[in-house]
Amino acid sequence: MRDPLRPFVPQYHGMVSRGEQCYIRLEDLLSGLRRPVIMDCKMGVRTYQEEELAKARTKATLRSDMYQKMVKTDPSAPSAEEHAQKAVTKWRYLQWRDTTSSTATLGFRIEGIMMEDGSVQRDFRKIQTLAQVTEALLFFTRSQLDILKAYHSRLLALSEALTNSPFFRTHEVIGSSLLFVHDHSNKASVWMIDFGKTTPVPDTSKLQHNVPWAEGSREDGYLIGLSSLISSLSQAISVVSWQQEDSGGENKSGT
Ligand code: I3P
Repeated sequence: MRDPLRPFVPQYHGMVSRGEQCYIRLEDLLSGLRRPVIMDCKMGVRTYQEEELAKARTKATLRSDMYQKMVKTDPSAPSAEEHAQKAVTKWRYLQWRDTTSSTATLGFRIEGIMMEDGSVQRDFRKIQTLAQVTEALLFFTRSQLDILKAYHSRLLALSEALTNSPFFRTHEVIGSSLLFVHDHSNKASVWMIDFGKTTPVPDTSKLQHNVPWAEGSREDGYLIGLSSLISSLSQAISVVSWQQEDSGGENKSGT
């Protein structure tokens, strides 16, 4: 792959067989990190493919597991019909997840954060605004300015690579994540992962990735999410910089 995105995706090391199964081998993105801190952000304004919507209209498979997940979070979310059948279509569930998180509005959502002690937080459903994302970023980085700045520069570099990438221009990227990883030594990086629902668009069309989705457009809104993340990191950097200036000022006045 000669695409400008190459430095942002894990390296591919070929196929391996284990029994009946075939697996792809990928670069270990945590290699060299001690007690890594990790955040997974699912990108885009929707996490379902258009074909999922078509399936829901024609030969819908009903999912009771997704109904259960929905009811657990909000018993009033399913319609009377869905309550009666105790099941929802996958599209309905994914769309509900998108519209009740920051996916539909900010173009991404935080899926989970793992801190250095191994504890995992997955409940970021209440995050709807950029200010709440900034709070989460301050928590995730423990307000370490160097780490916030490293993430910010990496995302700016990614933004440039995406602009120049023939792959990105010609692929609808759905359900893909940006994986943020850092450790106490201030090594910090961001990687593009999860391409299971990334598909080429026909030769005749090219995607913009920064416009809202309309059915049939195949637009994913990936760049809407990236720009939200960059803005939020800028905000977090400003907050920490002000705090440091303030405490520096206090120290000076106290001495
Ligand atoms: C899951 C999440 C996954 C999706 C999975 C959902 O919901 O949306 O991305 O897998 O579908 O159950 P949640 O995070 O709320 O638990 P795909 O991305 O592969 O569609 P699945 O149960 O059909 O695997």
